[in-house]
Amino acid sequence: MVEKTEVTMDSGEGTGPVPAKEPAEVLLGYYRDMVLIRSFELTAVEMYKRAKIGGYCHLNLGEEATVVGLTAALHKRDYLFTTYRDHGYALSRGMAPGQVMAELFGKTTGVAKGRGGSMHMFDTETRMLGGYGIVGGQIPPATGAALALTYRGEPGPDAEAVMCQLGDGTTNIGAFHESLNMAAIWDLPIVYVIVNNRLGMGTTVEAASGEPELYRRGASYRIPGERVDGNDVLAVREAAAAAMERARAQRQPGLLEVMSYRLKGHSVVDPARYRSSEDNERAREADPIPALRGSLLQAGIIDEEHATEIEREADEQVSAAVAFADSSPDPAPGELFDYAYATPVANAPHTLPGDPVVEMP
Ligand SMILES: Cc1ncc(C[n+]2csc(CCOP(=O)(O)OP(=O)(O)O)c2C)c(N)n1
Ligand SMILES: [Mg+2]
Repeated sequence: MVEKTEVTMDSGEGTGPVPAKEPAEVLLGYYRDMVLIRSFELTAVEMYKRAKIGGYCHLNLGEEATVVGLTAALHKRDYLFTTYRDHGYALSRGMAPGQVMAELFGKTTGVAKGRGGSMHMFDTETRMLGGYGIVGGQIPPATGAALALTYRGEPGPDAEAVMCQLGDGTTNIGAFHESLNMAAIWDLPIVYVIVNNRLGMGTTVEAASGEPELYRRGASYRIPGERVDGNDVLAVREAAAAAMERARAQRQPGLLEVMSYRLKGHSVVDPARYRSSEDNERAREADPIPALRGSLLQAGIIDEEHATEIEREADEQVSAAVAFADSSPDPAPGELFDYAYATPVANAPHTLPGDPVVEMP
């Protein structure tokens, strides 16, 4: 059994979004998805401490409503590009928890055959095309994918479109501005989603951005922007769905700023000493999981027993994911470069992709 840290899912006190006209099954589905992400991420921390996971590892703790709301706005045929903070998106988009955990463990059964790890969730089946470790690295390929879609089909309500998720700090990368400009002049079916968790590593948005109201940053490209409460899963879904619809039907690129909190450090090894106790308190108060739980209880959609059962099921799914990852094979040392390079001549000097294959001694 995995030991939980102080971030939990059972305070049950919050006053979250009021699920007025929303079908109970849909709300329960969102709660299940959010709780699965929470359990998965808390377990990832523990697995990292046990050295089952190496390298970088960034979590979606605190961003569960944002992740689930955004992916709920996607059609199956839409494409999603994200940052390295991608486990929740992979799960929410439909990748199997065992394969996501196996990717973290670097096992051959991982979604990217263990070659990518935490930052590089990738799956053509569910159309999540990364997971990018370079800040802003996802933005040009996402924009290129949207350009490709304009050659592939006509606009319409069922057309394919792209969602490109990025962090607040990432809006200061040149590629963000270059890509927005191209999306605007070429009418690309893409929605850029800034997850504003108020921090880029330890730097606040106010310290890093000349225009800290990040949804306004599309204005110079005449891309409409909107800010939404990232702790409200329904508000996120509605805003994202409307923007995606405009992208699909009118090829109108969009910009969405989702206000969220990172409950822990930048990555699992960051103790986040730069955060004030007030800031930590605000983040805990805004925690979307107890808030939605509280709303569901209040609305009589679940009772305490049902809520606990959902949480137990999530823990069981994650334990099964760990068992699957643990019992999966490591890649053979001789095959480590497989799937990692475009040609079989990894690191061969003076050789470019596409050059004739040189036999290595
Ligand atoms: C080009 C580049 N510069 C710097 C880094 C180091 N780095 C990794 S994450 C990060 C902060 C990004 O913050 P933000 O965009 O707000 O995303 P968040 O981590 O908050 O989700 C930095 C500077 C990097 N990975 N790539
Ligand atoms: Mg950030």
